[in-house]
Amino acid sequence: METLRDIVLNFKVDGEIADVKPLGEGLINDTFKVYVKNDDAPKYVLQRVNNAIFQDVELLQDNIEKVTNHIRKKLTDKNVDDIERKVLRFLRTKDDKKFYFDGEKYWRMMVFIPESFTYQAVTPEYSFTAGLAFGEFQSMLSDIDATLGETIPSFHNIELRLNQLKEAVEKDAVGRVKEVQYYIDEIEKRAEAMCLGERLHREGKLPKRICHCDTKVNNMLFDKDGNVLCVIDLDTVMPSFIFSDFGDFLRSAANTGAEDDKNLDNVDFNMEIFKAFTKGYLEGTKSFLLPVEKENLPYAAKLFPYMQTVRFLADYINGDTYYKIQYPEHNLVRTKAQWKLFECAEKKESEMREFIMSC
Ligand code: GN1
Ligand code: MG
Repeated sequence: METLRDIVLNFKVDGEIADVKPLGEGLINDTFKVYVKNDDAPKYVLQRVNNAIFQDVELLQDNIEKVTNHIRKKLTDKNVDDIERKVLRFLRTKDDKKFYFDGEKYWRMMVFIPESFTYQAVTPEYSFTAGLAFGEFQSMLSDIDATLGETIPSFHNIELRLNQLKEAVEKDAVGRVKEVQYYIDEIEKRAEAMCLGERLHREGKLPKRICHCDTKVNNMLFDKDGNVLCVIDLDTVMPSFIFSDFGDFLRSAANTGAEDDKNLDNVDFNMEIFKAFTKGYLEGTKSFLLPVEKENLPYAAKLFPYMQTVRFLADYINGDTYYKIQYPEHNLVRTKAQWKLFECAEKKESEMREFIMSC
């Protein structure tokens, strides 16, 4: 079997490889820091791609290359300094491929961005910065002429997610439907309203744009002064409604509790975080955002806790086949916490609407 070091040597690396060590705690891919001789800081990042989830690695790496090339060109044209810390640079293999397949697993490499930091939670100040950064990310990609594929087909399509829940309920594989009937009914009551985005798209009123689709605060790198360097974790970059990036950020950042909080009193939707993020996001997207997109941002803020409830609940009913769980009820606890967040967002919808219209 090849060692991690052997795997690294399949890529076009500079310098003599000194060490390869685990990096971070990602739930999807396995990530490593790669050190070269005579350098204390890591020089590269090696990742094993989870191809159970990302089944078309060719398409995945192709998307990422198109996106990073486009952003690098934009930054170069604007004469931005320090470009190598503001966009990821992937390495090709020695036979000029975008990833290395060892016969079983898929690997890719990128350059490590020096002196960069990640955060797990946001203050209103960072929330504004995050809104601006994700808005500018979408903005830079708004004129990409390359076609990108869906790395997870219909990833944020709520109609598909509701169908998956329905199938799970029909199968009732592990006999859990009875205990969760309340949530199934509550979800059903809102189903039609929550499918608004897909309807607007079919009517030709709502475009798909290139979105990040995993806009968590820990998917941004900051410098030591708190400025955003760049957006990372580009696996889910694909065409979607802009609602994905707006709504999914708030789903994690505006929640005053944890995604899997057992104490539902901890869970609320924080309007300070919402306002700061929205200000930044509207600033970053002003060059392209359509009225239909802006008007429906409160819908986006509800859609993501709703969709996540549907996904956690379906997984619970299916007997926990998708999300890693730490204890048997974990997906049920997650379902309840996301539903509470949804209800809080629902109550604050008119306040959100007023704020957006005042911006
Ligand atoms: C998964 O593992 P993580 O946090 O990157 C999921 C997201 C969910 C999230 C819920 C590819 O993301 O869509 O919102 O869990 N990613 C995928 O915690 O399914
Ligand atoms: Mg991720």
